[in-house]
Amino acid sequence: MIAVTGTRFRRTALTGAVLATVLGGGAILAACGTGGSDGSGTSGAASGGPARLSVADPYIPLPPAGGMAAGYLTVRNDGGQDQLVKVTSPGAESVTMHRSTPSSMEQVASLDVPAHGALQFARGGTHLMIMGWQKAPALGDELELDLTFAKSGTISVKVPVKELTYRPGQS
Ligand SMILES: [Cu+2]
Repeated sequence: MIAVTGTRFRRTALTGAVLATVLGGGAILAACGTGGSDGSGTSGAASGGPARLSVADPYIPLPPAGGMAAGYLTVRNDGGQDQLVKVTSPGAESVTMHRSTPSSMEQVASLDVPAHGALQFARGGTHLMIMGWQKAPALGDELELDLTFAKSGTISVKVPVKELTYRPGQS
């Protein structure tokens, strides 16, 4: 697992911002632990009302030799606070939520989706790890990911497999 991070996830200025946001939310306490049920930092008065979630820019960089892959997307929220608590796929055995640290990465049990904000997965920051593909992924394939949220239920997205160097905004 750790070997993958060094080559695949490049650290960017954005990473720092994303990590700071995640850490500031207070929802994630330790690797593989159970996050607090309500992020204290990001909810507060703004959390009234239901979350209104949508998923943007999902992609999976083509993994070398069909092995473990990363997945990225953005969960936008036009409503109250929510939490991503589980990700599964009918096409892969295991999907886990990870965040990168300066030297490694660690699995997290949940991720905060701030009220009127976004949960952003990005290279070098928070990411999904996808293992046990039923069929080796190829460019142009789509993998269904089912994102389960604490309050909003499950949202299914079709995530395209892109070139290893792909960035959102490129075609
Ligand atoms: Cu990872």
